[in-house]
Amino acid sequence: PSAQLDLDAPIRLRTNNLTDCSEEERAQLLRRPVLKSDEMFEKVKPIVSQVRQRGDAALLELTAKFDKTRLSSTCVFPPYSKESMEISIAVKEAIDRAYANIKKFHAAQIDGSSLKVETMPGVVCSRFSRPIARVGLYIPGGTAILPSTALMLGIPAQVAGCKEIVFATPPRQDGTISPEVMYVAHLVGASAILKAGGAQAVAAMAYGTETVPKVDKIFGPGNQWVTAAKMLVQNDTDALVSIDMPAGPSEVLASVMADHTAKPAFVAADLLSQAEHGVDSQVVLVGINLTSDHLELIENEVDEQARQLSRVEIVRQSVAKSLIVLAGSVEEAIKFSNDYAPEHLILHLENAPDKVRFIDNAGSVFVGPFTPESCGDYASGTNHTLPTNGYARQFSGVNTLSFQKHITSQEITSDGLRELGPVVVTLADCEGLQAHANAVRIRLGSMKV
Ligand code: HSO
Ligand code: ZN
Repeated sequence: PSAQLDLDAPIRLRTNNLTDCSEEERAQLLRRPVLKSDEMFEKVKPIVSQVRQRGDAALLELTAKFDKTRLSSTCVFPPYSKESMEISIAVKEAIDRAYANIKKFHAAQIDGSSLKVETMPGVVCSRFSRPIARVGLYIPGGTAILPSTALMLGIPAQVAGCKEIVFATPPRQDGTISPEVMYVAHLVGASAILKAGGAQAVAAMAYGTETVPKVDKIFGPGNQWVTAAKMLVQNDTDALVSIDMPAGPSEVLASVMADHTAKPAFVAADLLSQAEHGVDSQVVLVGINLTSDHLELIENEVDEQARQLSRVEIVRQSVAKSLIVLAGSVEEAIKFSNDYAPEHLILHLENAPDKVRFIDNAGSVFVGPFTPESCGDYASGTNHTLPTNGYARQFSGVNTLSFQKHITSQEITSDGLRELGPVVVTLADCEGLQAHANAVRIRLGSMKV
């Protein structure tokens, strides 16, 4: 039998030592499992064009094919029925608490201020924000239901004031949507729920169909089909749609930094919480001056805890792709982490709060032994839609500003134009753009009379 199927084989991460590895080996450690995006584009293109050309009919056919359910309509619209949102009191209370925390943190991020600056006398520049009118929020289905992703995307859209909030999520085989997601749709005021997943859902929201509202921006994580479709429609000027992040979180990455203070059971549990997401998930443990005994305790915990998980088969595969990296100092570990730019960074370190100022690249940071990543995944208040694949170098996670845009404005008095005008005339002449210069000259001329 292959190693992956050998149930007795220990569930272990590969160990590498940073201190004695070459530049090349280090670069290899920083590399993510490769995404075959060209291949995916070829697979996704026909799906996107079918939905674009044949609208609802294509959407329903594709949903029958991929989600194994024949629907009579593509969307559910409010008011959502009580039965469709029936959940246990415990789950309702948990969702309500998460909703309140996430809303509190995201409402505080609203940029409602209008910036006003007089750049020179009589020349006033300002900037103000407006919500993006129509947004499409993709909530993955597949191996787990994700009402938490519905919260993470729906709440910032709601607090930003987006007028149309369209959810898209693959239906279950009986054609319904999970009641937890329905309840979140109700909480955030979703204006439609598209019962479709994959590239077909992205295409429907990008172009609109007879029944699916067209949106201006598409958000959310998804598998490689969803990611490729988002990238494809973003590049089509006919769709006139943008997306939240370039590569889209198609895999989940976490880096746990641990030193001698770290409890093996905590570290192992954190690593496994990411590893259970999917076979493509990657976790990295950056150990700082760990003794071999301490490391062994962590490895044994990973193995023992993993075996208790219902998703152990997924974990076996993702752990096989994961790494332990041994560093000789906090500085070396932080440098590695910054180069890696993890989606999540968990700090199991002595004086963890003091180390945050050295973190340059990460989607979200979890500080100290009592801050498991799960809390940020569900309910502390921060967003869990974060840049993966190293994109934390240049991208922020989804936040309230992702649902707003800024408009700038300027107002110039006649005195202001007297001062600024000659500058503009000179620059316009320099660029050979006579009409630009004239727009100023004609006014300056009128003032002399
Ligand atoms: N860790 C995932 C989010 C998630 N976890 C959803 C549980 N449910 C990506 O940040
Ligand atoms: Zn998670």
